[in-house]
Amino acid sequence: MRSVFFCIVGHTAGNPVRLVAGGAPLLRGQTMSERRQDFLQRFDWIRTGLCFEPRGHAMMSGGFFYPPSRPDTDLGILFIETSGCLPMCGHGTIGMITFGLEHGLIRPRMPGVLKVETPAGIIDISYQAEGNRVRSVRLTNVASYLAERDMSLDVPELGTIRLDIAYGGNFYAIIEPQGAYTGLDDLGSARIIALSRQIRQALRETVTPVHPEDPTIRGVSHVLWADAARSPNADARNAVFYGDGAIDRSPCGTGTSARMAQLHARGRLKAGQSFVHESYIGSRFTGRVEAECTLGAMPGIIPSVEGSAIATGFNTIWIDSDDVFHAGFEVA
Ligand code: PYC
Repeated sequence: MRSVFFCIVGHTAGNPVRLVAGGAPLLRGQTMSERRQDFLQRFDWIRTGLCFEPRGHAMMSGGFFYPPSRPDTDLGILFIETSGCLPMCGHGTIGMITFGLEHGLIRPRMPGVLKVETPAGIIDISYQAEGNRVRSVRLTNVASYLAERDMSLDVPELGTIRLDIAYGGNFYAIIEPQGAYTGLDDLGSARIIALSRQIRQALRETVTPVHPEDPTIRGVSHVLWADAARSPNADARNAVFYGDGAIDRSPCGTGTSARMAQLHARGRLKAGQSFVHESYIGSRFTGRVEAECTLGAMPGIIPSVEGSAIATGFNTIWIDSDDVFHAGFEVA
């Protein structure tokens, strides 16, 4: 039996986005958070089949559109990626909204704005279009906050490091330059990946951050290595590790949100301030602290992130149940 998926593919600031426009499974549940749980229980083979080798690769990322569950929203998004079915993905949102608008899959009720349900909550979209080309998308993200500050961890090769954990739609361990970590270029991509795996594993054995309002969102999934900007027009640079062997080619939307929440909590970024974030490959998102807020008892911020995406083609992929690798594989 073949399961067929029609995809619009492209990238946001260099990181892949595969919008699965045809072939989404019917899901049980009202909210996108409930539908995410159902997808994980019954259809995770679709995620691994589409994202892992031989149909994907370490950075593969994308998602499906679903009908909204609330009358005040335009659509729902379910994210798929090598690291799982993320509660929220910034570069994925920018890419999927761009491709969906450009290909007529999304018809906004009001031109230029959309309200989107994600498993992490409702996000607001504003976009700039010229003809049927979408030039940029700004997403106003879910409430973000600093969950843990000044943790210390013994890391082989680096010694004892200090890190924070912040939430921006996913939980991020954030490591700033210190001691033996002198910057991204000194570390290089192979060591960033190897060290991130060790750090994430050690953190998972030590601490489980849980979202104050949604207990299904828990645990550190991503590691953000912070650094100074290379470009005079940016405020900072970062490399985000995800999955088992990926460095985000984009500046990472949820990572940028988490970093802004951390900087705000530490008094280094104020409400209303912009934050231009560079990726490992030099692409950029422009973040902004839109407002201060609370999540449960935690102080936080409402961040926004703006970036652009470009479609590169269509791709029809099938998963054949006779294929021994129908659910994909990863090479450690
Ligand atoms: O842009 O939020 C993001 C993201 C998460 C993982 C990779 N990119």
